[in-house]
Amino acid sequence: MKTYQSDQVRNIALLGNTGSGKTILAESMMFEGKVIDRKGTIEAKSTVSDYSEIEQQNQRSIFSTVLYTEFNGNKLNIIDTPGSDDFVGAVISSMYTADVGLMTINSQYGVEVGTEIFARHAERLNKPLLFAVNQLDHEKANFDQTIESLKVSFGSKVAIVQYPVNAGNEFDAIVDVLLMKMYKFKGDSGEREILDIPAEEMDKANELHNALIEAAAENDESLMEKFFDQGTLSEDEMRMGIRAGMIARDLFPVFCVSGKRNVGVKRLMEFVINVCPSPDMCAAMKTKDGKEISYNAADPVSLFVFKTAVESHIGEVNYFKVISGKVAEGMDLVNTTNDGKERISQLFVVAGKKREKVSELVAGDIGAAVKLKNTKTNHTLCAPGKNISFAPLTFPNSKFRTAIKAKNESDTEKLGEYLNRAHQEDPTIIVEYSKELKQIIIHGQGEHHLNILKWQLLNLYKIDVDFLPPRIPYRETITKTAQADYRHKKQSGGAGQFGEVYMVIEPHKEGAPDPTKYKINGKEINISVRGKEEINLDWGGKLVFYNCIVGGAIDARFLPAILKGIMEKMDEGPLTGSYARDIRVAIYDGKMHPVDSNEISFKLAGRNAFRTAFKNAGPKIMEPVYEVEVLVPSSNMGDVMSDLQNRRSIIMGMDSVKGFEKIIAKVPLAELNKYSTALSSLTSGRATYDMKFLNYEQVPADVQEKLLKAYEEESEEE
Ligand SMILES: Nc1nc2c(ncn2[C@@H]2O[C@H](COP(=O)(O)OP(=O)(O)OP(=O)(O)O)[C@@H](O)[C@H]2O)c(=O)[nH]1
Ligand SMILES: [Mg+2]
Repeated sequence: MKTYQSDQVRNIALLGNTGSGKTILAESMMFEGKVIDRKGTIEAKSTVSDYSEIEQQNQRSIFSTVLYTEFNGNKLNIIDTPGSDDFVGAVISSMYTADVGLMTINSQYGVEVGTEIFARHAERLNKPLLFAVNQLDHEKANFDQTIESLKVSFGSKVAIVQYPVNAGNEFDAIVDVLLMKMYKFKGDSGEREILDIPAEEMDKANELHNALIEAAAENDESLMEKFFDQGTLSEDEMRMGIRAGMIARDLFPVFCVSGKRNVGVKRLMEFVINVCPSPDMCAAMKTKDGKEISYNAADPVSLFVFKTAVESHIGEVNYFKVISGKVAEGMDLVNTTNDGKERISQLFVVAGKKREKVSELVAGDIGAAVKLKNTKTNHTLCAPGKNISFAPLTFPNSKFRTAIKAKNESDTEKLGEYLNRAHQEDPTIIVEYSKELKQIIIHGQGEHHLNILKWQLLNLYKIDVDFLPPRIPYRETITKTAQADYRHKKQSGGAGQFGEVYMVIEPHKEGAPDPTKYKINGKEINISVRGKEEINLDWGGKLVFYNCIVGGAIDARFLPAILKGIMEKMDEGPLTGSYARDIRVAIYDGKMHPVDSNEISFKLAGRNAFRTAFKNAGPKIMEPVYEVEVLVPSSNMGDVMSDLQNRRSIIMGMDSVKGFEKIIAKVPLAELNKYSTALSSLTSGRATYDMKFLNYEQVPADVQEKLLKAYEEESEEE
C-alpha cells in the first residue's frame, strides 16, 4: 500500500442506535472499496466488522472495529462501533479518534435513544456529525418522519443533501440536491445511473437545493456575499461551505442509504472524501498539560492508542492514530504514560481481522502495532525526548455492579490478573477489591457488558466465575446524645489490668461549637475541652475526639489507647459491622490504678464504653444514595416512574428534552441492583440513565429492622 498523506486520509466513526445498520453499511463500504468481493450478512455471521465469536453469537457489535478502504486515491478509515449503551466505552474511544461521526438513523424509527446518547458524546468531543438515513428499503421506512425527529433533536443544523424518491420495498432512487442529480440503482450491486431529476421532483429538489445553498453560505462571509450577489453558489463553493459548517458543528448533512441493498453507499463515500474534513483540517489534539498538537507530518512523531485488544493468533494488538509526524517500522518510541521504551517492529493497517503490513503511517492516519511491551488504551507513544502525553479519554459513570468470584478457589489469583487486564483493555470495566465488603466488585456499563466479560473469562482464559449480589456499603451513625462509662478490671494472678473511662457521644455536625455542658438523664456534666482531634475517616465522614479530662483522672498517655478502642468500633459498627461516621466523643472522666493501668486496659474500656453509648444514642444505619438521571421516550414514562417509586426513590425533577422525558431521582444503591437491565426491559432498550453517588442517608425503620436481623443471623452462622 502506498503511504497516504494527511490530506488524503478521512477518518469516520459509524455511530448509531443498535440495529440501525452500521455494520451492514460498513460491509457495503468494504465492498465498494474492494476490500471484499462479496458482502457478508449478520445472519450468516460473515461480516468483516463483527468477526469475533461473541459478536456473531449475539448478532450485534460489541467491540469497535477498525476498517479501511482505498477509495478514489484516498484512504478512508472507518471505525464501526457498537450501538448498545453497554459498550459506550468503545464508542467514545472511536469517536475521539475519528474526525467525523457518521450517524446511522433507522428510517423506521427516526431518532432513537442511542442517537441522542452518541450525539451528546459527539458534542462533548466537538466532533462533526453526518447523518445517513438508513434502511430506506424497509417497508416501514418513513423518511419525512425521520427528518422531523432529526429536526426536533438537532434543529436547524439538519441539512438535507438527499431525499429518497421511493422509500420502501421498491427503494432504488435518490435525489441529490447538492449535485442536482438523481441516482438510480440496479439490484443490490451498487451499480448506478446518474440521471437528470425528473420534472415532477423538480420543485421539491429546487427548494431543498436553495435551503442547502443558504446553509452552506452561512458559515463563510465571502460565500455569503457571493450568495447575495449571485443568488447561488457553485458546487465547489457549496462543498467549502458545507465543510466549514461541519467543522463548526453548525451543519449536519443528511444522506440516504440502504446499507443492505447497497443503495447510495458509494455516493456517501464520495461525499466523505470530497467534502468531509481530513485530519489536518480538524482541531488539534490536546495534551494533558493543555498544549495542542496539530496533525503535522513534518513534526516529531506522536501517536495515541485508542484501543488495545487480544486477537486470536497474534496476541495483543494496539490500535492508534498518528497525531504528528510519521511512524515507521523499526522506530523506537517512548510510552509517556509509564516511561517505557517501545519498538514499532511491525506496522499494519487493518480491516477487521484482515491485516496488511505497511512501512509508514503519516499524521492523521490510523493503524495497528503488535508486540508492544506495555502499551494500552489511553497511552501516548512519541519520539524520545518529546514528552507528549495526550489527554486521556473520559467515560460515563458505571451503571452496573456485581461481585465476582472464581468458582474454583485456585483461580482467584489468575482472576485478579485478568480483571486488571480487562480494565486496561476496556477502561469502562472498573475493578474494586473491597476490603469493607470483603468482595471483588466489578463495575460496568450494564449487565450485558459484564456478561461479555464473564464469557471472555471462561472462553478465552478458562476461568469460570460466579456473579454474586454485591453487598451495600452501609454506614452507622447516631442521632442523640448518650453517656456511658466502663471499667475494665482484671486482677486474677500476675500483673493486673485496670482502666476506667467516662464519655459522652453525640452526632457530629460540621461547624458546631465545642461542647461546654451536657445534660443527660437530668444530670449535668460540665465539660472543659483540653484537646481536640478531628479525624477524617477513610470511608467518609468524621470522628471528633475531645480530651476533657480534668485533674489528671487519666494520664494523657492513655488517651491514644482510648481513641484506638473507639476506632475499632468505628471500623466495625455495633449495629451491623459497617463503618460508623459523623460522631463526636468527649472523654470527661475516668480512673487509673497506680500499678495495673496500661494501654490495653484503656483501649478496652474506651471500646466498651463507646459501644454502650452508641447503642443508647439512637443508632441508625445509613445507606448510599445515588442521583439517577433517566432519559426515556414519553410513551414509557409511566412505567419507568412507577418502577422508580417501587425502588424507594424520591423524584427530584422532570424535564422534556427533544422528544424525551428526563427524570431525576434520588435512589438508594440497594434498590439499584440490576436497574440497567430492568430499565432496558421496561422500555425495550429505548431508555438510558446515568447515576452518580450523592450522599448517605438514614434507612427507613423497616429496612433497618431487616438489616439488623440479617446481621444477627449472619453473626450466628459464623
Ligand atoms: N431492510 C434493511 N435491513 C437492514 C439494513 N441494514 C441492516 N439491516 C438489518 O438490521 C439488523 C441490524 O443490522 P446491523 O448492521 O447489525 O446494525 P448495527 O447498527 O451494526 O447494530 P449494533 O451492532 O447492535 O449496534 C440486521 O438484521 C441487518 O440485516 C438495511 O439497509 N435494510
Ligand atoms: Mg454493528
